[in-house]
Amino acid sequence: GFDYPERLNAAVELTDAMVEKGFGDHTALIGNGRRRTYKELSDWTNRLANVLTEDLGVKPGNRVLIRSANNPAMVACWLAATKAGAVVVNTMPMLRAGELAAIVDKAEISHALCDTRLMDELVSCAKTSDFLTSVVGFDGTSNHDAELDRLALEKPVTFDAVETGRDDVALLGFTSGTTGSPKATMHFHRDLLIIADGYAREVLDVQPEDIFVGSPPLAFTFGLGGLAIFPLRFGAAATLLENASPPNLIEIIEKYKATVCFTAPTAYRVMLQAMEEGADLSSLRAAVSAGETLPAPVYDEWMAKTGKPMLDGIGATEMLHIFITNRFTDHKPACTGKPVSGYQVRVLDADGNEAPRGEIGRLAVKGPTGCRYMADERQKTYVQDGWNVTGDSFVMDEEGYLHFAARNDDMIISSGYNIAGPEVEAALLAHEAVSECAVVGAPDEARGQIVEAHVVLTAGHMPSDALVKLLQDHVKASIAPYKYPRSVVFTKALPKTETGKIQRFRLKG
Ligand code: 3SK
Repeated sequence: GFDYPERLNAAVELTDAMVEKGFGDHTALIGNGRRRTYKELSDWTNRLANVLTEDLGVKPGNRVLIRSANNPAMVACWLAATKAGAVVVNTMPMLRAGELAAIVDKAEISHALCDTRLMDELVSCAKTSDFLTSVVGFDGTSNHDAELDRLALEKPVTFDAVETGRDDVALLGFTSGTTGSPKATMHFHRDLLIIADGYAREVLDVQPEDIFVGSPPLAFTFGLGGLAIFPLRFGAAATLLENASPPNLIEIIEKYKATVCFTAPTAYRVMLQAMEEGADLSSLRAAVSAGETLPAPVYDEWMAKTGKPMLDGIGATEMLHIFITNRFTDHKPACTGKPVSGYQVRVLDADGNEAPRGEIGRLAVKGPTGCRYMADERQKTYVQDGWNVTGDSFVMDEEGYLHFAARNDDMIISSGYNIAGPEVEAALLAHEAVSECAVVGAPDEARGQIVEAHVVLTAGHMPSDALVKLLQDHVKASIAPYKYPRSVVFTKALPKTETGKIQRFRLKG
């Protein structure tokens, strides 16, 4: 188990406590053309926390929204608000006023800290909100040229952080919703440390020399853990660059000599497509893939081209971070691995009983970091006796390894056959003409549903009937022929959430 003192403020542990442990001169954050040490981060966040409590009137328990792209200032604001005992809601820069308003209302947000470049939508949301009374801008480019920065420069570099309890809520994670409206899950101060002291220590063995890079937004807990909490917990460096989109990640790894990369399989695929002969990924010791299931061809191509360990995992906003993972020394192909220490998982049959090994069922997880929905109704339906019943179907093999089958919504039933869409996607992705694809069930009078593939082609390939036939034959030759896509739709792009998850529900007729 994890043993933390009753009084615990996670942001203090990631900043001031790191200085006390002797990491003051180590680089904590890299971004906006400069490096900041742990001492500088501690000072910066203390100044900001003084502004929040003295000038903005933030009280412990107040909900504070942060709106920004990934940059050092966003991390500083998150840590400062957490030091002030606030409950933080990190949001994606792409959200529009209506989406922000839904979050502000659900979470009863009173204060917002916003990159000045993104103010308009938030200001228009604040105009009609009953809750949001204070919106203050910060300079996301770190030139300290905005109201929050100017106020902070006047403040001392010390702050008496609020002595929150380890079980006080520190963060509300909104699920990005591949299927519907976003829901809020609550995470305690201790949860923010458990994901580091559990997954990151056990699986990645993070060292102070590590340099983390990646593309998931900090507003997605995958990004918050992988790009901020994990490095900061161990005295390592967090690289927070606004241009860290997948095609640039190779150059970024080369430039900063990054050792750990966090991103989604779709991003690894883009990286592979952009990778030129002679790309130097020698610094990299782990490529973590999560957020979506990792298609075997992406894993195979990554290993063939880079030889660098790729660790597939599955997490959930509800559980804060990854709870099933492969390990450096314990790895099976096309498999998500085994539970992270402290988490229990079960595969459930249709009656909610444990399914026999080898059979498909719904994945349920129980662990120290969740699942706690803010809405009681949701909690009652999805969480049973502490078990969070996820939206994914898995198979547990005889040795206890977990194999992803499909999101429950992505199981296709055609003429009585159960077909897992992602299996067909993996087969298609192995064809050189396919850059990205999503496989869904399309309504069909005779068969109930048919397998329909939405395909983005790689450069140099054009849609044609001959190519449809070629792809169908390719699938028939790779997996059981009844799974082949009877319908193939060529498209320029697939609908995705801001975190890069494919929204298959948008493709269903
Ligand atoms: O796998 C995911 O989707 C996920 C969600 C939240 C946090 C972490 C992860 C990996």
